[in-house]
Amino acid sequence: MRIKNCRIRGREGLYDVACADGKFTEIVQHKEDSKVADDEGLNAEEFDAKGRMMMPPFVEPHIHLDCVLTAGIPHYNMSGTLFEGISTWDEYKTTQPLAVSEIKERARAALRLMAEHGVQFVRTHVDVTETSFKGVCALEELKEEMKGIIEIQTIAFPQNGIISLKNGRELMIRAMDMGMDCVGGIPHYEYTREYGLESIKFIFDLAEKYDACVDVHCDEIDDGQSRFLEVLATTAWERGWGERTVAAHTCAMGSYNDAYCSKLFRLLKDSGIRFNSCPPASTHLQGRIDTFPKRRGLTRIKELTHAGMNVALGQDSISDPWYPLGVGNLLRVLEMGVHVAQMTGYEDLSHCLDLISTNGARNLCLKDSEYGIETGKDANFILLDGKDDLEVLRFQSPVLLSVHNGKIISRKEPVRAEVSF
Ligand code: 17E
Ligand code: FE2
Repeated sequence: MRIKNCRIRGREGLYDVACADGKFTEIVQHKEDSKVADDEGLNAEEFDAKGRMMMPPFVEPHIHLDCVLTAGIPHYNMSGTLFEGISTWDEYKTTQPLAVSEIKERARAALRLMAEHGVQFVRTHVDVTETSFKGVCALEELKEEMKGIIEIQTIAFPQNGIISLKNGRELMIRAMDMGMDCVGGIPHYEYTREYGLESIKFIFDLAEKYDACVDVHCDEIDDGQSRFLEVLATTAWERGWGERTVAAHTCAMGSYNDAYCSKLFRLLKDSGIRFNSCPPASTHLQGRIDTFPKRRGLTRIKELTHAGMNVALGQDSISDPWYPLGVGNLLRVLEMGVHVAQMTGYEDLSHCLDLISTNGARNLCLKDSEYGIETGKDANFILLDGKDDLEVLRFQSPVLLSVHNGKIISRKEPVRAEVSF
């Protein structure tokens, strides 16, 4: 396969890019008369990018694939709070006939939406406090089936807590034994602060035992007193686990005072942990109990980023008890994210796609060979109907081509309106 006449994000000029056997084989300056090399044979495909931008694929660092497309069953979340989301999911788990095949079908439908929008790497939470473990089985099977098409990492996520459940620890161990990739947690939802602290120690003990990454829902609440992030970061720092640790949501940081944050940032930086934020989901779920002024309920995306820390944006939900919207499109998540975080200055906008691509790749600890447009690496890329970050965000440019390991997983024709004047 050869893509002619494309921009490559982050580089000057125009290029011709070739791939074969699932790898990038040639990346050269564009030549007007460049031809497909003879030895590529009859099946070689050639695309004229007409100056559009190629980049590594989008990365979804945080979604709950076991819950997708369940909104309204058995009823909608009427208050829009996180806690009604959790209780509605509890009702779903206990009233609906759960089947591995049905969970896989919903998750696959969500993956198709994501594929259309250029996502090739996904990290998903899976509720391990749903004790039939159908969700765990479904996502572990789907992870294997999707290999080479979309790469999935699974997180053992204790939706109802670890220490606050009589058998919470056993459920986590069982999930890790079944092959889950990362250890999750929810310290702000444990019954007490002490339970929250105990859960963090347990999470890292498990991560060390299974040599796994840590990815914890941390302080997903508008309570400025919810300070599990400092414990998570300190534990990661003590154990040398920073680069393998993600603090997800950290909404409470939007309510911390600046003096505390300036102390906290030193630790966060030293610990090397990474961050995730889900702007549409959190602006929807948080601030619900405020009247006015109403908090935004987001972590400090801009400040963390400007301090040199890694923040990736994710969807969290696609039509589930927590969030009724979502179509698998990270450009929408990014558009809301840059507004709510006020990253709408030129400098931030000019490399905003980092937040849904390279930063996500770092959170997922992807291998160097899997990510990046360079000769010899896996041929994973997308071609966008735009020329740079600002244009792509502004026009919400469609992904015209999504190629994984050299194979096309999604294609779309550019849409052009005919305006009468
Ligand atoms: N569960 C949770 O605790 N928080 C969320 N944002 C979602 C599920 C989607
Ligand atoms: Fe989440």
